[in-house]
Amino acid sequence: MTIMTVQRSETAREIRSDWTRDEILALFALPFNALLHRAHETHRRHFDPDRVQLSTLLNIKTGGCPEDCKYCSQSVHYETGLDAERLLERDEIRAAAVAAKAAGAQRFCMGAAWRELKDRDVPRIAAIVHEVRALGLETCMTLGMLTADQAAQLKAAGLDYYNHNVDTSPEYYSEIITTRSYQDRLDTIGTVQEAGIKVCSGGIIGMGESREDRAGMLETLANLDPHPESVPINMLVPIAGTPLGDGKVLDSFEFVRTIAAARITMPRAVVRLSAGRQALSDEAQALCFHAGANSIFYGERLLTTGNPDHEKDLALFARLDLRPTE
Ligand code: SAM
Ligand code: DTB
Ligand code: SF4
Repeated sequence: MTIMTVQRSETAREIRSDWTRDEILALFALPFNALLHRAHETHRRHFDPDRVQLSTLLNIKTGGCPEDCKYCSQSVHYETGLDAERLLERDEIRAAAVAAKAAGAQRFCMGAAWRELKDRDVPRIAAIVHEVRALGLETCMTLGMLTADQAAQLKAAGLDYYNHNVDTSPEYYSEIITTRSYQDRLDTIGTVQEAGIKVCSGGIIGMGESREDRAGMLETLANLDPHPESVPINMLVPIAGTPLGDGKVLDSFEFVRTIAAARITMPRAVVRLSAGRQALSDEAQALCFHAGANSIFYGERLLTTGNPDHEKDLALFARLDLRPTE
C-alpha cells in the first residue's frame, strides 16, 4: 500500500456512525489540552483551519408559535413581550439578502416560528428560495416539520440546506419540549435527507442539561448516516419570560469541549459557533475556532436577539488571521 492509500483508508475509518455514549463521554473527560489537540488535528485533516463560513439569519415569520420550547422567545406559551407578525413580503426578504451578500455572507438562513410548514405557504416559500438563490447566495430554511412532498418542492425550488435541530439528548428532550417528540425531529431530518437537501442540525448547550446529555446529543447527530453537513452549536441565549430565562450560566470551557467533541465525532461537518457569541469573550471564541468551529452567524441579529456586528467580527477575524470561506 502506498502512503496515500494508507492515509485515505485512515480518513475513511475516521468517518463513523457507530459512536457510543461512553466513547463521547471519554472525549469530554480528556484533559482540556489533549481534547483540543485531537480536535484541532482532526480539523486540519479535513479543512483549512483559517477559513470560516459566514451565514446570515433572517426571521421571516416572528412569534406566535404553538410549540412550548422552554428556551424560545417566540412560543405562545410564554410572556416574552414579542408580538407575532406575518410572513415577511418577498421584497423585504430580498432586500435583507442583498444586504447580507454585500456584507460578505455566503449563506442566507431564513427562520419561521412555525410548528410545521403548511401546504398553503409552500408556493411563497419556494418563490423566496428561488429569489435568494438567484442572488448567488446559498439558501437555508428552518420552518418546523416537513412532509416528503413539501421537502421535494423545496428541493425543486433550489433549497440547499434545511435546519432542524435535535437540541439536546433524547433523555432530556421532554424536559425542554412537550409538544413534539424527539422522534418527530428525527423523522423530519430523514425526510430532508431523502429529498436530497443538505441537513443542518445541532442543538443548545446551557439549558441545565448534564454532560451526559451533551454527549447524548452528539451521539444522535454523529450516528446519523450521513452526518449532517452543518452542525450549529448554540449557547443558550436566556430570554426573560421563558422557563430558561434565568438559569445558571454554563462554563464556557464546557462549551469549547462540546465543539471539540462535535469536530472529532463529525470530522467533515461544518461546525457552527452559533447563538450566544455576545456572551462569549474573544478568547473563548478563539478557542472554539481552534477546537474546530468553522462557521458563524454573521450580522447584528439572530432571530429575535442580537449578535456581534460585521465590524466586530471582521476585526476578530483580522486578529486571529481568519478569512471567510471562498
Ligand atoms: N420553529 C423552527 C424550529 O424550531 O425548528 C425554526 C426556528 S427555531 C427558533 C430554530 C432553532 O433556534 C431552535 O431549534 C433552537 O436550537 C435555536 N434557538 C431558539 N431559541 C434559542 C435561544 N434562546 N438560545 C439558543 N438557541 C435558540
Ligand atoms: C440555529 O441553530 N440557531 C439559529 C438558527 N439555527 C435558526 C437560531 C438562534 C436563535 C437565538 C435566539 C433568538 O435570536 O431568538
Ligand atoms: Fe416554535 Fe421553533 Fe421557537 Fe420551538 S424553537 S417555539 S418550534 S419557533
